[in-house]
Amino acid sequence: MPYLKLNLVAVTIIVMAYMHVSTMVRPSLHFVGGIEGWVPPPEPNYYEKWVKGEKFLKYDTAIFIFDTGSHTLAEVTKEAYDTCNTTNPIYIDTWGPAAVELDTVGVHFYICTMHCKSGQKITVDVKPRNDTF
Ligand SMILES: [Cu+2]
Repeated sequence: MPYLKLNLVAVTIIVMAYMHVSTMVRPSLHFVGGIEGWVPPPEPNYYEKWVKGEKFLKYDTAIFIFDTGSHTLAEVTKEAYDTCNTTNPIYIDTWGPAAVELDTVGVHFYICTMHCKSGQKITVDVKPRNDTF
């Protein structure tokens, strides 16, 4: 899975570009955690609630906003997600913010390797995109 490395300026430019086109057929950007960003959950089940309001389609992008050095973004297996095993992630990005292109349909598991046990973890279910664009 290719991962994009974007800085805040690039993110801002992309957001502005998306505001000028229809979002009906274009891939969407998902700012994980909304206003809170990628942090230990401010309340129980924070990410579970947030993810329920999102619809992830193939080729969408998930953007994890975090300060480099304070958090990480790792994709892990379901087993590692459930147990917060950080020893062998599928992928890890230690530089924030991190943008992940959701180019594979299916369930993906993301954790912060520093705060997984505090609940900084999220499951993203990527659905097929039927629109052509
Ligand atoms: Cu963290």
